Amino acid sequence: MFNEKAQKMKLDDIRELQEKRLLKQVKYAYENVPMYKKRFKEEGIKPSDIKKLEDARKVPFTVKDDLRDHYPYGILAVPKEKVVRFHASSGTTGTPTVVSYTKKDMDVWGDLMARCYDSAGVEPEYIVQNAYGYGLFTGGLGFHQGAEVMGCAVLPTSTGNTKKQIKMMNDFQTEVLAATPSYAIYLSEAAEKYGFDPLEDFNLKVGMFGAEPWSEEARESIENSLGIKAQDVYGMSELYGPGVAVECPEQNGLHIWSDEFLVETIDPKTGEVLPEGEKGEIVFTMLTREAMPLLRYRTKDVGSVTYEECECGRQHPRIEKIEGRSDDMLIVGGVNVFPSQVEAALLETEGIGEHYQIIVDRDVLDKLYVRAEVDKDHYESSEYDEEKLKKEASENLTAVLNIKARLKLLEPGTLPRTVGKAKRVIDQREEQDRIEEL
Ligand code: DLL
Repeated sequence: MFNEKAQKMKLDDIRELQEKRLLKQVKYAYENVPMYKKRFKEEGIKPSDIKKLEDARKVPFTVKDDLRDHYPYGILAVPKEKVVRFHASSGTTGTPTVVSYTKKDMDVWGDLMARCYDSAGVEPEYIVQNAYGYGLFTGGLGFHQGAEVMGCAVLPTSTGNTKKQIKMMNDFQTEVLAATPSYAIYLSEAAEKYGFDPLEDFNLKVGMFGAEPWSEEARESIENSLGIKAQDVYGMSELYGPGVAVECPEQNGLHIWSDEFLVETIDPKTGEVLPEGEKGEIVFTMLTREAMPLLRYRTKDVGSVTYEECECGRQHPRIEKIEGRSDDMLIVGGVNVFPSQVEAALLETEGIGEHYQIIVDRDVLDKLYVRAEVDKDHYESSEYDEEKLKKEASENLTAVLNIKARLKLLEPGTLPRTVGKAKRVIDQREEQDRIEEL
């Protein structure tokens, strides 16, 4: 097992280490990042007020705008010369969020990613086909480094060039596919188009999927079409990148590497810490980050955390599969709608494919439109009955959403495919260039 000592830490030892590291990290951030010193002063607290783990809740939050406000170098706690890497995420507002790493940070990240591969069931002799984008995005280089630390060989195919990607998957008989789940779905469809049967021709064993929400139904579909164990990996650029949490073979939540990350769940409105198991906004404190210490970073991701023991023997707490971000949540006519709920309802319907789009529009009232492709095999079979399928899928949508969604079924292959994170929601309530034909 890679870094068995860290993976198999006992919860009491994790907590003890967290406390020690938290105290040190709070002091480090206060002394080296002017923003933190200022904020602590404003709130009237000193690092010495943080005496034990439970005092974490006294520490002020950090939010994404704090990073944006420090463009281009981010919240640096070290001289620029000590930085060995920058990454950035684009976001929607234009100013990118830049994150930085020292050599030590890179080593920690590599170790965390290697633990992820190991926990997901990857063996050192496997070849990792890394189809995450290389560049400013942390996915490509994060999965790359981790695979090397783990001792695997990496095939750095990056995103795109799907035909070549599939040829190499076959020629190299790669065992691991690292990609966004939406790209994995696209790859499995494309394999068929280019004359391959993934179950017969490929040698894939484990998929390392993340960077976007994906439902249990999507997991089932990927596992069946590619013949792999599809494992969920969570992370974000601000927290190194991928590698914060990962599933073990039990697939019952993602273990958060808690010797490095202190997790809390808060009520997004009040900032109050919620009890274990309650759903809320996930907040992380990075316990050893050198270049860019982040204290109580508000992720906007919605989930819940459990400390219950897992069959796999790891005692790192688990976060349940992330349903989505609070800022992805749509409010349609006053009702909260998560895109992942739409996905789950659609994929639950036998005969609906994996590709869909959600469009929110408004004439007088808000309206929710869902456009979903019919599954290719189903579309070509004699069983296909458009009206029946539409009725069934609409009923499933209504049951999950508590609001009427106007569903349109599309021929397979109609909607655009993405190689990175899928863009599934179009909110055109305020837009001029609207898709009129809904
Ligand atoms: O997406 C890092 C990453 C790369 C994670 C590859 C996993 C695999 P960002 O571009 O900063 O970083 O986006 C972070 O993506 O706050 C979540 O909303 C979402 N996200 C990431 N992983 C998952 C996941 C990378 N497994 C944002 N499930 C996060 C659901 C995820 N959402």
